[in-house]
Amino acid sequence: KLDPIPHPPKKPVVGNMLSLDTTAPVQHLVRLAKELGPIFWLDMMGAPLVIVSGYDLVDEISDEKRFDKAVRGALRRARAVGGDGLFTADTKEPNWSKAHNILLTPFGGRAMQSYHPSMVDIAEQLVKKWERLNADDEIDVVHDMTALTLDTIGLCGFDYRFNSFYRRDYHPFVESLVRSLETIMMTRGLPLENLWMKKRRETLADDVVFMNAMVDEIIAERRKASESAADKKDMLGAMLAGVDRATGEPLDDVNIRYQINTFLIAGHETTSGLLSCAIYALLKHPDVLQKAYDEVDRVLGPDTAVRPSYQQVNQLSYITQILKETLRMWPPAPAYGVAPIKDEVIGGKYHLKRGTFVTVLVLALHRDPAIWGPNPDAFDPENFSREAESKRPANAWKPFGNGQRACIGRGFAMHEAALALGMILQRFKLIDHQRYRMVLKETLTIKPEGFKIKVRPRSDKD
Ligand code: MNH
Repeated sequence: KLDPIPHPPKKPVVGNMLSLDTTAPVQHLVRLAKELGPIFWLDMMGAPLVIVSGYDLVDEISDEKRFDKAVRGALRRARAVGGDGLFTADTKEPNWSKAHNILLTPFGGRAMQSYHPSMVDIAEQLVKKWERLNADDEIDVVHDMTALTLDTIGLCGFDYRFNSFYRRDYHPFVESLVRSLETIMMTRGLPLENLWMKKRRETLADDVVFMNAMVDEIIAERRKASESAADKKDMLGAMLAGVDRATGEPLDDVNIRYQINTFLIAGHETTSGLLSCAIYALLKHPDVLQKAYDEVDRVLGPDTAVRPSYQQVNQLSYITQILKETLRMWPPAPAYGVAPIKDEVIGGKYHLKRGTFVTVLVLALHRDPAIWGPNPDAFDPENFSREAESKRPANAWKPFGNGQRACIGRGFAMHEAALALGMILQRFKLIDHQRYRMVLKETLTIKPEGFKIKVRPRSDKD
C-alpha cells in the first residue's frame, strides 16, 4: 500500500534492516536516495521507514498542520538520558510546551549578550593552547572543538567548568554521556539483542545514575545557595526562576535535570562538528580563507590582546556565510524524523498512513540540484549572500530542523562558532599537513574522522 513509493528488494522477516550499513547508516541512505530518488521506503522488520530528500516533498512535509516531529528509534531510546527534555519530548507532552515557553528567554538574543564573556573565556583557552604548541605538534581538530563547545555550554548553561583544556581525556560526565549515546545508537531491537548487549545495558544504567546524580547535585546546590542565586545569568538560573506563561507553572527539578542533560547532548557534538567541517572547508578553499582573513582583520583588527565584543562578532558576516554553507554541505544533524498527524497524500500520489515514520534526509536535501544548481557538491559561501538567501525558497536549508521543533540553540551555536572561528583566524595560519580528505564518522551526528592540522602564528613568514 506504500506503492508507488520506490523501495529496494527486501529479505523475509528482517526486511531491509540488516542490509543497512550500521557504521554509516545516513551516508548509506544518501547513496540509496541517489539510486531510488527523492522518496523511498525501507522495511525495518515489518515497520516502514520512509526517506524523503527532495526539496518539493520536504517543503510539503514541513507543514506543521499536517506533520509533527516523531521521537522514534535512537531518539526515543535517548530518553534514557534526555527524558522529557525539549529534544526527546513528544510535542503533546505537557513539559514540551512548558519548557519551550520558559527556555525561549535564555536562548533569545538578549541572553546571548550575557553569555558572550563566558564564550570568550573558553575560546581564549583554545587559542592559548594552540599558541603554545611547537611547530610540528598536531591538533586533533574534533577533539579540541568538542572541548570548546562542551566547556562553553557548561559555563553558559549552569556555571560549571568541565576544564577540558586541562585534561588529557574528557570529564567523567562526558565519558558517561558518550558511552551512553553509543549504546543507544547500537541498539536496534533485533532478536537476542538483549543477551549480547547485556553488559552494555548495565553500563548504560550505571552511567545514567552517575550523570543524573552529578546534575541533580548542581541543581540542588544552586537552590540552596540563596534566593538571589537564581538570578545568575546562566540557563539554569533562568530555568529555576522561569514561569510558563500558559500554565503559570515553573519547571520541576527532574525536568530541569533532563534539560541540562539535553543541552549537553545537543549542544556540544553538533557545534563542534560545524567548526571542524568549517576548518576543513577553509583549508580546501584558499580564496575563501583569504576573504575570511580580510574580514577578521577588518572587524576584529590585529590586536589579539583586545577581546572581541558581542557586536564585533555579529559583524562577522562573511564568517557567518561560511558557517551556513558548512551547515549545508555537512549538516551535523544529518536527518530528523516526522510523522503525518492524519492519513496523508504527498506529492499528489504518495499515501502515508497516520503516524508513519518519515525521515527527512537533510544531508541529501542540501545537495538537491533543483535548489543548489548543477554543482551542489561545491563549497561556496556565496550560496548565503544576502541576495542568494532572499531568493531561495523556505525549507530548502534545514540544518536546524523544522518549525516549533527546530533547534532552540541555533543562535547560541552560531554566535559561539563565529566567535571561535574569528579568534582562530585572527591568530593562526592553518596547515593541512595530512592533505586530509573528508571521512564522515556517524554517531548521533556527523563529523570528520581523523582530521588533524598544524597551525603557525599569522606573523610567521612563510
Ligand atoms: Mn540543536 C533541536 C541541530 C546546536 C539544543 N537541533 C535540534 C534539531 C536539529 C538541531 C536538527 C531538531 C531535531 C529534530 O527535529 O529531531 N543544534 C543543531 C545544530 C547545532 C545545534 C546543527 C549546532 C550547529 N542545539 C544546539 C545547541 C543547543 C541545542 C548549542 C543547546 C545549548 N537543539 C537543542 C534543543 C533542541 C534542538 C533543546 C530541541 C528543541 C525542541 O524540540 O523544542
